[in-house]
Amino acid sequence: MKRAGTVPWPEHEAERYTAAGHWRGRPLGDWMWSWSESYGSRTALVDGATRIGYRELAVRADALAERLVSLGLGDGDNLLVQLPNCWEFVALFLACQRIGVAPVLALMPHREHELEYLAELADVAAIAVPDTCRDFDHQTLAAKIAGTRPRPVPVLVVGDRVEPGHVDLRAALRIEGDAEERRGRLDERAPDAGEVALFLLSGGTTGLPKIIARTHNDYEYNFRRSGEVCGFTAETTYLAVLPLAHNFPLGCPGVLGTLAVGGLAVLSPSPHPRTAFAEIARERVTITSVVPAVAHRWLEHAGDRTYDLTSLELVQVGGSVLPAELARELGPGLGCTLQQVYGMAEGLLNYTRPDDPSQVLRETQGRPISEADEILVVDAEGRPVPDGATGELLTRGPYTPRGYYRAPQHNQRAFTADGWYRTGDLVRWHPSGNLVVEGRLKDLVNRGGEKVSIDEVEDLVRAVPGVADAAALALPDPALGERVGICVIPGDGPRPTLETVHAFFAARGVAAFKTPELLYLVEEFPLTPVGKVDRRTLRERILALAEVSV
Ligand code: J2J
Repeated sequence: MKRAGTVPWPEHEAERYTAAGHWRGRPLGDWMWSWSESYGSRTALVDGATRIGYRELAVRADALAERLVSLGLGDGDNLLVQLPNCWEFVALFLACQRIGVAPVLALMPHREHELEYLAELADVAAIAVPDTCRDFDHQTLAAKIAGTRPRPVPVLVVGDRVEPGHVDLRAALRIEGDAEERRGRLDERAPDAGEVALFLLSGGTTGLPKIIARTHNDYEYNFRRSGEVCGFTAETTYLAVLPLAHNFPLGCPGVLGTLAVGGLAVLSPSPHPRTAFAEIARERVTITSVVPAVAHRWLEHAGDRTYDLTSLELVQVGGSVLPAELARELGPGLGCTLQQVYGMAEGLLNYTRPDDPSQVLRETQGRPISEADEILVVDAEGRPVPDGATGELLTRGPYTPRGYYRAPQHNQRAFTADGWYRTGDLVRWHPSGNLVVEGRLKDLVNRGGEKVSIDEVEDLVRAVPGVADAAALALPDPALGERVGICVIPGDGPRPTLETVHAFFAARGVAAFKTPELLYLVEEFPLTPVGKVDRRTLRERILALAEVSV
């Protein structure tokens, strides 16, 4: 692989995946043109009042790809992308695929703290942002980040207010010149299918988020096979409400899985029930994907007869634990089938199948998509547990990379010597042959599907004036499932409060969803026999405290 710091699959596995037809040896940009040839005049994307056809999408992506080349971008380069759900996101993603540029998919709430880290880690050659989004000036921040690179890098902007010196991404998507000739020129720049196509952010690791290099071969299989399992066809109208930077709406099967079969992908700026319901009614949406926290809000509004939701056939729910009551009520409430999804940006995807018995749909998180997915459920010593017992899930497979990008030390812990990815999830096999997620070993807070690293929060809070030590905890939240709590041992100086912590996080430019929502002052932390903070006991104490104070 071209980029230093990627971990390839062993040769014999690559051959096996190719021989089985999982890997098809063509880059995603090539697939884009196949889709255009098969579904040419059909509509591919809807974004508000804008409708983009399959051929138009391919021609525009090519126009942009050539402009990226003229900016000096090419095979092996990485591009930091922070865009909301919009058709330009998809066009930019595909343009990158034509020329071997890999987008690094940042989340919209990310701020300086995260963007600077990602720009540095991936040594990005350009940054793409909206001018503003939800009142935040992304363009100014992107310019600042671009200026910190060893050589200044171009800033690409989607919006009406493009500052001088920045590249107007919408203008770069305009069609000029002969499309066929351009296509021929770009075909010569096509990357190898074994190279990195995109970088996803990991939700499941310690410390600052790691990034996951997904190849053309593996990601094409990821969304194609997901589409088969979920019954995506040319008749599918898929609504993307979760942010496209997430694996789930992007490729599980998501927008890419929809485009691969000639369906229609509707891009929604927000999962808010009114916005999403209006899109469902207007476009006769058949399938969508949400996290449990969004499903919960939708169910509360499902009785609102203003919107016609009868087109909805399947709602995929994943990303965090789906409470039993919600699992029971969601299908009947929305008038469609529930599909549980237990997935991860690191690869392995499990889905219940639409025709599974209702007990399986409600009580399990599904089974792997591929016969080539390997799964082990192991105890603390790494030994397989008896069938049906709970243990940590380890996995390998054709779309589960063998290591994080540029993280050799972390990879030694996160992967076994023979390439199994340690998910940090506690699971068991249900008698039906599906997996049930029982808990997790890894130190993170799953805040409505958005993952927050305990280590990262603790490191930040320890730097707040007046804090001697800090321990972050996942505390229950009725709407989000979990939220970030912080226990603080005060030191010298001002007494830390939630307000001082908030102000500190904001000044450091940390994404708001990582900011602790509850703060407890304590005198000491309980310790485990090996001298680490015993978070389980600490959490129990805090929950007992909270109960008393209610
Ligand atoms: C409990 N925990 C779950 C579930 C993920 C589809 C769906 C989700 C993700 C995702 C994804 C869960 N019940 N149903 O990438 O393509 C927790 C596990 C897992 C971690 C992965 C997709 N579904 N989880 O959530 O990379 O702890 O991917 O290891 O963000 O979310 O997080 P992430």
